[in-house]
Formats: sequence, C-alpha cells, structure tokens
Amino acid sequence: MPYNSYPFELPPLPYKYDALEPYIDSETMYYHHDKHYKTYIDNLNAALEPFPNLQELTLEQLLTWTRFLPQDTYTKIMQNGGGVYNHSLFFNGLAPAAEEQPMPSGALLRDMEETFGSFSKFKKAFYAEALKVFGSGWTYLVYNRQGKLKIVNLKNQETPLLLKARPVLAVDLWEHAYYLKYKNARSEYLHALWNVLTYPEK
Ligand code: MN3
Repeated sequence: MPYNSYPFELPPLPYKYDALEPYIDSETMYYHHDKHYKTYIDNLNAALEPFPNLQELTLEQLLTWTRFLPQDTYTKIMQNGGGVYNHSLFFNGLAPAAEEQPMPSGALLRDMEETFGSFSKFKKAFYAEALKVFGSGWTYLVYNRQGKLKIVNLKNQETPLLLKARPVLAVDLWEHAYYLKYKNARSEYLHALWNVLTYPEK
C-alpha cells in the first residue's frame, strides 16, 4: 500500500458512494469516508504540525517508530494515524458487488484451508471473532510474525503493525461503519460484508 507522508491527504474513494448498495448504503459510505476518515487525516496532520522532524516519516514509520514522543503527542499520532491506516485498508479492501461473492484464490486460499479447514470455516471463525469486539474496534485477518494466518481483534484504532503482522482483511466494527443502515445489528452488517469484501493475492 502506498503511504504518503505529511501533509496526509484524503484519497478519493476508489468507487462511487452507492457502489456497495444494497450491502453498504451510500449515506454510510459518504459519512464514513468524507467525514470520519477525513477527521483522522486532519487530526493526524494537526498532531504532526509542530514536529518538522516527524513530517518526513511515512505513516507506517510513524506508527512504529514514535515511542520516544511526549505521551499526548504519541497518543494523538497512534489514534489518528491508526485511523488513517485502518481506513485506508478498509476502503481499499471493498469493491462493488458482483453476481457471485468474491472468493480468495491461490496461496491465500490454500493457507485459509490449511489454517481453518476451508474458506467457509474461515468465514464462520471470522464472524464469531468479529461479534466478540466490545465497543469500537476492528477484526483483521493477518499473517502473523510466523507467517501463519490469524484472526485478531483490535481496540479503537490499534493497528496490526503493533503485532508486527501483515494485514490481509480489515473490517471496521465501529458503529459509524454500519449504524445508519443496520442500527445495532452488527451481525447483519457482517453477513452483508462478504458480498463486497475482496481478497488480496498473498
Ligand atoms: Mn471507521
């Protein structure tokens, strides 16, 4: 994923706001991308503004190399930079629904079968983990440090970089990702997501 550096800019949504209908509605996509995602970008830029020496760093470097900073600056960078990182993966991981649900292929599919038994068992395991997220957070499928597929839940805007893991799938479980259409029914949002979630090459 191409990360730029300060000042970060809101990338355009790679499809139309209504492209994920009826699974994710255009109003949700508009507020999620143009308002929520943009706020993380604006707040990250504001946090970096007083620190010229941090402005050269990529987002990934900021999220892994900035522990020497004063606590409040560190927190702002991790929360807002994490929001930028997670949302970039989320929006880029979705695509307009086709007639058939997207399927993983190649090495990723083989790894899913080895780790979870089958693609369908992977989906069940991912769904079960996503329902466990309490409050705001994310469910990710990652390759962990040992190169094994793992489903992980992250709080707020934590990122898989903290686990030194390589992201494969990112699912936003903050209520702003689904509340306008699904209200409290996170499970319905999760079922709908399989129609628009895409699988990268390993
Ligand atoms: Mn979000």
